[in-house]
Amino acid sequence: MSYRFALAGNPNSGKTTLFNSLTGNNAHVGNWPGVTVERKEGKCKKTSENIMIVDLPGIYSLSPYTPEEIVARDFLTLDRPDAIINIVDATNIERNLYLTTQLLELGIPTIIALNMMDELELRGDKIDIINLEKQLGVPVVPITASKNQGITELLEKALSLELGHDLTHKNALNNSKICDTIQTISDLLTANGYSNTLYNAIKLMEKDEKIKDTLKLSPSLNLAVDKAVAQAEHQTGQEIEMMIADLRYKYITESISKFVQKGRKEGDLTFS
Ligand code: GDP
Ligand code: K
Ligand code: MG
Repeated sequence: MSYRFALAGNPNSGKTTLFNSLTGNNAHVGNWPGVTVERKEGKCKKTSENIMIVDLPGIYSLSPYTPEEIVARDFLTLDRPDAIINIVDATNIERNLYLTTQLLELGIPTIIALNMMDELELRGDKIDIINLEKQLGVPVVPITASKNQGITELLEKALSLELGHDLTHKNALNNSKICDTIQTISDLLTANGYSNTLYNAIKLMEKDEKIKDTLKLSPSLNLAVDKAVAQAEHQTGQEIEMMIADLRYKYITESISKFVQKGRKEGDLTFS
């Protein structure tokens, strides 16, 4: 069997460093068709399995605002890799996990490579990885990509994911005030033969510019979706795209930040 693993993460989270470590820097570099965003893929040298690693452009979200985001999102949703390695900068974990909340909605087997652990330790910060993993519902492997630390374990755990299967992960919008609407739209999509319905339902609720073109909804389905969205906006009195962004941040600050323990910063040192 051969599999494709996509490396997804914020800019400067260490994607290229990890990519080089996994592939031995034998990458094929080109451009994505039609755009000037760099496309890199290479065979993983660290396993006898046949794994292609695709280094996606660095992104902060799956909303199509920049060419990078469009490329990354099209690759993830249309090409659907067999697994996602989501590289997260441990020293900036809250901000990085904003993207993670969106990646987990794609239903693709996902593992988190918690990078820059050396830097985290230097700062005296700590992350409770066991509980973080429980909360997110996907494996979290601490690594220091620049020193090749944790790479073997990361790869081992990635290979033991249910590669190539569609999964339902825990997600940040579960149990929120819009989860009923998400369910309604997901069910409508499922009944009409669509897959990947959680992600598509959320994008429709966000009134994403490209999603309707991609999905080509029938007029009646389109109407039903718009009605469900309008109803949710009416009930909550809020614009849904903003509400969804707020819910993601709230999920991170309420359910995840407690697993991050900041060490004493230099400025806090007191001498007696
Ligand atoms: P990308 O933008 O996601 O591709 O990130 P890069 O791989 O270019 O890395 C960004 C910066 O972080 C570079 O200066 C790397 O050398 C550095 N870096 C990557 N991984 C680590 C790590 O584990 N620890 C430390 N301290 N620096 C790292
Ligand atoms: K960079
Ligand atoms: Mg890079």
